[in-house]
Parts: sequence; structure tokens; C-alpha cells
Amino acid sequence: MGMKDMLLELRDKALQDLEAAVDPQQLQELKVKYLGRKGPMTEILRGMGKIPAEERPKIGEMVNQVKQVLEQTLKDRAEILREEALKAKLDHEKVDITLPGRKPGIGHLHPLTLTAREIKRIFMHMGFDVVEGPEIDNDYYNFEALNLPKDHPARDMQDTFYITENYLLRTQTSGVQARTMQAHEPNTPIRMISPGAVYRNDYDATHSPMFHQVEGLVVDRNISLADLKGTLELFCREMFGDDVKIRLRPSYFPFTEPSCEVDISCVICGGKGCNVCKHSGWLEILGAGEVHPNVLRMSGYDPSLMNGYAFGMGVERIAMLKYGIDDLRLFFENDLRFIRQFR
Ligand code: 2U9
Repeated sequence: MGMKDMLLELRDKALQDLEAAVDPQQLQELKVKYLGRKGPMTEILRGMGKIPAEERPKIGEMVNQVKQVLEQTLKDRAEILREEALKAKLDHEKVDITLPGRKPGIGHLHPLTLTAREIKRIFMHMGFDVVEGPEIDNDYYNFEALNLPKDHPARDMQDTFYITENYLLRTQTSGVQARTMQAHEPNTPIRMISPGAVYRNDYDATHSPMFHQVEGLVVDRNISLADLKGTLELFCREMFGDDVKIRLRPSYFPFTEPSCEVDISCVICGGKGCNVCKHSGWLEILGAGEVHPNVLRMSGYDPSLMNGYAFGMGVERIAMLKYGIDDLRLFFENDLRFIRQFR
């Protein structure tokens, strides 16, 4: 085969390979293979000396032509591969603006917030004002004004967190009610609830160092235990359903006299007896009583003229009974599998 045919054959083979290359790396390998220092073109140029002098210019020109064609084809092919890669990337990344939008995650209220709101709603409908107060309070409003003088044994049940000798995290919201009485002209009738966070040094499946209370206070002339019972019965029916029954048991609180615990018929078994009510058929849900004369007197009210009742409940306990939750710590762990059940 003559030099000319060899060159043409080499050119055709190289062009064929270049057209078949699918990525820049393959192109680079072909460039080295055909046009590199150890490639056939270099070899041919090196061997020009052996070609008869009269053929040299023609062959030389042909070699250059083939080199040029290959170089141009390499460039073109590289350009095409670049464009194809870009197009594939764009196709892959393309946003389909006709797709329906994705809904952003919308939050919802915590079960304790729902429960507290429901409690407030029921009492507001009965004409109670909602009053909030400070979570850091002093010894006087948290204890003294509620007939719990220093060294009173009932203080032991409300061990709490002290900021200073005198300032502490409130153990009950009762200070708000004492403040409200003192903020009014003496003997002004009051019908209020005070919801909010309270703190005690307790932690287990039914006690948390921070929990929420709703306390109520009604002060007027001639308020009777029947008013208390009727109001709390209506509250319990609104909260737990019309069929719910209540019963009052004697109890003791320093700030009320007489005092009682209020039970509702078990909302789990309807009163037949189950694990939740410990087979008694009843669930304790709040404490209450007639406001102690000392408490009225200390906040400027005349106990010979005015009387009233007060009550208190734990929001966590109400929520646990309403929703059948058996561990109070679930409210504060923020496990979304729990929280989302209350959407
Ligand atoms: C004033 C006078 C009296 C508030 C009351 C209770 C009974 C009661 C507990 C329920 C569960 C606390 O959260 S709990 O552990 N509370 O049983 N609370 S009477 O009595 C008051 C409040 C304010 C001026």
C-alpha cells in the first residue's frame, strides 16, 4: 500500500473513532492515540526522509491536511459533546412549573393549649374574667396571703424553686387572685379564673416540675356551696360530656374552709370500674372550697359581709383524662408522633 492510501485509511479510521467517542475523556485518549508524539502521524512525519524527494511536498501537504482535518474534527466533536452534556443536565434539572405546589408544613396547637383554651372558654361563657399574673412571685402572694404562714406544714407539699429568700417560682396561681382582690375596692364582687404555668419540685409519670393550673375565685354576698357545685358540675359536663356525674368528698386546703375534692364518674369505663379509675368508678379532677375568712380578710374583704368559693385544677390532668393519656411527660418531650395526634 502506498503512503497516500495509508494516510487516507488512517484518516478514515480516526474520523470513525472520533465520531463514536461519547465523552471528553475518550476524545482525549483518541487525540493522544492519533496525534500524540508516539502516534502514526508523528511517525509518518519522522519517516519523510525515506520518501523519494519528488513525492515529499505532496505527501507532506497531505499529512498536514489529514492532521488539520483530525484536529478540526476533534474540536467539533468536543463542542458537540459539551452541548449534549449541558442539554442532558438542563433536561435533568428542569423545573416543571405545571406541577401542583407542595403544601408547606402547617403547625397546630399543642394538646395542653387546646385543653387550656377549652377550660377558659367554658368559664368565660359563665361570666368569669380571665386574669394572668407573674410566674415569679414573692412569699407573701404565693403563701402568706393564702393562709399559709411561714412554717405551716402544708408548705411542705409545695416545695418549689427559690430565686432568693423571698422570691420563688409560684406553686399555684392563687397569688393572681389575691392581687385581683387587692386591686379592687374592698368587697367588690369577683368572678375570675387565673390560668398559667406553676412550678413544684416533683417529677414522675403524673408530676412535672412545671405544669399548668386553672384556678377560679368567686366572691360576692351569699355565695353557697350549691353555687360551687352547680358551676363545677356544668364545667365537667361541658368538658367531658353530658352524661358525666360529679361527687364532692371532704378534704383540706389552708385557703378554703370547708374544702372538698371533686370527682367525675370515670370517662374511660363510665363508672363500671377500670384500670384508669383503679376500679373505683371515679376520677379526681379538681379541688375546691369556700374561701377561708382569713384569706378574704388579708386581701381587704370583710368576711362578715362577703363570702365565696375557689377551685383549682391541673390542665395536664384534665388533658390526660380527656384524651386517655397515661404519662404526663409526653406533653413535654415534643415527640411529633404524640403531638400530631391532636391536630
Ligand atoms: C384564693 C383563695 C383560694 C384555689 C384552690 C384548690 C382548691 C386545689 C389543686 C388542684 C390540682 C392544685 O393543680 S393542683 O395540684 N388546687 O385543689 N385550689 S381551692 O383556692 C384559692 C385561690 C385563691 C385567693
